[in-house]
Amino acid sequence: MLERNRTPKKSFWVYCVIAVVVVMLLNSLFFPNLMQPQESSYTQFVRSVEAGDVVMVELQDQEIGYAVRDGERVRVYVTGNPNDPNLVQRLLDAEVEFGQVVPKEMSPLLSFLLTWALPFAMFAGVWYLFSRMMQKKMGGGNAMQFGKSNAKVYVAAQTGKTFADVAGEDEAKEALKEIVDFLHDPKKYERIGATMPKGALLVGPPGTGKTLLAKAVAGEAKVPFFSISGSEFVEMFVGMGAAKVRDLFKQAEEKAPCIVFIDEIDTIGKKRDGAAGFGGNDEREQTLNQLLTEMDGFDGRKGVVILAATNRPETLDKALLRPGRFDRRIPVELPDLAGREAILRVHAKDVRMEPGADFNAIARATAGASGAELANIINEAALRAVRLGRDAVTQEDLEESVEVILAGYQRKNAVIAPDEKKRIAYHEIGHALVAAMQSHSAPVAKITIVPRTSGALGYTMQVEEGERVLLTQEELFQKIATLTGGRAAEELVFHSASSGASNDIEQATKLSRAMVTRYGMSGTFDMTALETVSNQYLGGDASLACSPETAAQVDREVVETIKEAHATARRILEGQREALDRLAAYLLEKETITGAEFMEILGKKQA
Ligand code: NHX
Ligand code: ZN
Repeated sequence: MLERNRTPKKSFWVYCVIAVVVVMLLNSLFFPNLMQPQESSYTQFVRSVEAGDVVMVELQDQEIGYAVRDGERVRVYVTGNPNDPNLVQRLLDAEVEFGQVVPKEMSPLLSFLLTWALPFAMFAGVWYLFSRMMQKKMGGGNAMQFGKSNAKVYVAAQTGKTFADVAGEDEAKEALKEIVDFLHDPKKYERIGATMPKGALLVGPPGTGKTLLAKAVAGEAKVPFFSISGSEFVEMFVGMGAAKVRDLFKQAEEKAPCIVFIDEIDTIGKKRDGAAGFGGNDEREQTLNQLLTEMDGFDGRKGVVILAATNRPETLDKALLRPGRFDRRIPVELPDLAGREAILRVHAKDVRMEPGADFNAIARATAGASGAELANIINEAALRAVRLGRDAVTQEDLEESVEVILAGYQRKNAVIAPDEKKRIAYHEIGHALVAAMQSHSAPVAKITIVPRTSGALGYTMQVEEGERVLLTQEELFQKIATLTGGRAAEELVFHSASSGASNDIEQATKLSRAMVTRYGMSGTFDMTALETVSNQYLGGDASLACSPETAAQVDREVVETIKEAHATARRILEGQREALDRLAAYLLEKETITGAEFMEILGKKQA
């Protein structure tokens, strides 16, 4: 406390000195001695009077002040008073006015006020406003305390979250339960001589509930929860971030046992590179160093547990991961099928649902969705229910909201030319037919040619029966064939291609490339890793690690697979030309058909 107050006092005097210097500079700038009369000789004075240039004169005991017209301007001079007895008469003859010429000495008080007190008052005012602004930005506290941390204190009663609020993520919860237990009863661990890990790192893609988990730990242990985002440490001035870290830990130690949660720790915890001061990373590195020092410094037995979250663990400085720091790494992965269903149920508790909603179906249709996205789906469904004037959410709302998340809202009044509409219908039925005619394709759930706000003109939804964690080479190939099916149908029916298949092409290429470079499914390269995936949670950028010759061969392999799949799709559709026409006509009429409808119409022909 004492220390925190001393620093601002010191800087206050520094600001005072700066203010004095600035006022002096301003004084000399704005009040130069313009009004001060210039000295002149008596002879010159007499000459000016004779020339008729003098407009006014002031006779004093020792001095004569006089004003001379000089073109547009009037100049003021003083000269000694030789007590010439003829002077007054001579001046009267020359019709010179008598009056005050030399400005009266300002009263010392007034001059002091004008040149010193006023600028100071202005300074103080500006400073006050400025510091008020800073204060607002920093969320309270003394204006001078720039270095004060603004970590928000959440008391257990306020977070109110428990593990029951976190659906799925059973493994992460299991790992965090030990920390909760420690915060409950630190003595138990002390007795046996065990030190709890000081920090645990929650690692996982965005939206998987890392913050929620940290809050739940605090809620379960009924301890205060300090939360700050890594980006809040990044300050304008070098040393400020470090000061914030120091302050945060001081507060935390006072409130121990407690949880300190640092979100997005990668913003301060990035690897330090050797060239310090070159890229201006000084501030970040100082902040990181301070964090490391604080973590080493405090006693783990005191009961401060630091949780941090990141979705780019590979960028973290190794020093952060050393024993005694964030030595525990808790993966928080995207939910699996059961997890998604559980998450949907948790969020559905907050909205009024029509009884009998099939959450499993929604969970199956949302493979790869995060907890945050699933929460969004529930909310979107509730909004739709309100929009349609209902007072409970139906299964249909849920299904439509999944599609809103995938492809945007429907554009019901978009006008699409009939021949284009026809092409779109054939394109989608092409996908669906190729999928249906292959043994290892996921069943078609829905086909629609209602355009969406994302720019999608139509799409075919396939939903897997259950949870899939692996894809065989056969399944991958059939996926690519299904993706080429849309274009294949266009070629077959219209004898031309269209630009609309760009999304299909992208996906097919990605799959084909992954087969060659990552899954070891090419004849030439066997089980060679040709790509390394970095950034595993954020899109998974893959970078090629091979010679240019190999890269060229990879490209040939990728193209080969796609060509083969495209030919397969063409063959399938040629054999189903009659079904293709029938289904396309039906889709054109209905605009949206379910997988069941699709199979029924497809089946009629075979019967
Ligand atoms: C354009 N849109 O961008 C026009 C408006 C070939 C019948 N100039 O392959 O809609 O070309 O099987 C999610 C999914 C944009 C979002 C796909 C956003 C595709 C989609 C580009 C159908 N279905 N293409 C398809 C399509 C287009 C696009 C998407 C998206 C078309 C095709 C869009
Ligand atoms: Zn397509």
